Amino acid sequence: MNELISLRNKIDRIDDSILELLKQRMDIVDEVGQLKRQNNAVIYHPDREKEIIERLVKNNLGKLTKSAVEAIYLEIFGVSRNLELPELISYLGPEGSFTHQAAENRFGAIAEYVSLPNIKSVFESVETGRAKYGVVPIENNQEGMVKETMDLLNEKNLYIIAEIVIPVNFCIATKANHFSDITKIYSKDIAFNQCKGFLNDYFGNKQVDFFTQLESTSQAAKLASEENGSAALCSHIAAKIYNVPILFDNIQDNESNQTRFYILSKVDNLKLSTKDKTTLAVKLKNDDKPGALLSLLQDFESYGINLLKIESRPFKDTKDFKFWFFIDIEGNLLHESIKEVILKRGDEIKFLGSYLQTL
Ligand code: PRE
Repeated sequence: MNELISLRNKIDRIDDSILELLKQRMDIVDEVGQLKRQNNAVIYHPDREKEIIERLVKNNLGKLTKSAVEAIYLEIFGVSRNLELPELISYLGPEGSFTHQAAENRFGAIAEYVSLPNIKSVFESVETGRAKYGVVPIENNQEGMVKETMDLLNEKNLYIIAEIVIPVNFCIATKANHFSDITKIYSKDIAFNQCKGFLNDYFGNKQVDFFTQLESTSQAAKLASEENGSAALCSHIAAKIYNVPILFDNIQDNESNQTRFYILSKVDNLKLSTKDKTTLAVKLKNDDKPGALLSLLQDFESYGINLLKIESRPFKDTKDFKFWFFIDIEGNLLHESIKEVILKRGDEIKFLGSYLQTL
């Protein structure tokens, strides 16, 4: 016991030092904030945050993992940004959704969030200035692109300033101490489907009514927090919000299931980084003539621009079957080549944002 007390004393001394250094860091961040406010500069700089993390993880991390350092620093950046200027972040809800988790991963637990019921309302909250940034899903690597997000980017005048990729991890959250004490599992249809293997291994002998389908996994976590013996199949953040301990983690069948999200803003926040991506909405003028798309791709080739993605979307305001293209290319609007192609193509191209590429 004496040994425990002495170890805890050591931890207390280290915590004092960490806190003292954090206070010093925040004094400097405060000065950065004053400078930025004077110059009307953007607070959020994902490129700088990435640079800091990349520099730190090159050091000997001892028992810390790279993702632990990242998680700690993303929280610190969240506190910093909140000190520089408290910002409201809207996301596609409900609370505890994967979009909420993506937003918290990026902006930290300290930021102020608002959960909105659909993707359109997230766009509108940023457009009207009610929220500074909006977080919406754009792609799941198993299910493909989120059409509504692509269409709204084409219709509205917002910019993509960052992308976040998070693994779709499910857990079993419950107050029960052992899986044999669980009497019921709540979740959403998609989650039940994506964890079939685990559920079959551990609960394959149960009756059908052991599994109860709800509207959202957050609702499941809420019930698991209220009813003894019940469990929720949900995201980490839903378990955290409702304070339900995680009994099993990462129980999804497919380990490579990942979702990509965009952070939207009213200003384009252009900044060069080591690996940028630019997203465009392209409406070809001569699309009734052969080679219209080829000529665009040839322009990319002649300017040395690498195409990353091309998706076609229908125009909804015409009776015919015309379409536009949602395109990702490598590089930044600050690169001459990209600027020139966009200038050359005139109003055929709508610029949707240049941002740090995470994949
Ligand atoms: C800081 C905070 C927010 C930015 O997104 C990037 C970095 C940080 O905490 O290090 C400081 C800061 O505002 C800046 O370097 O521009």
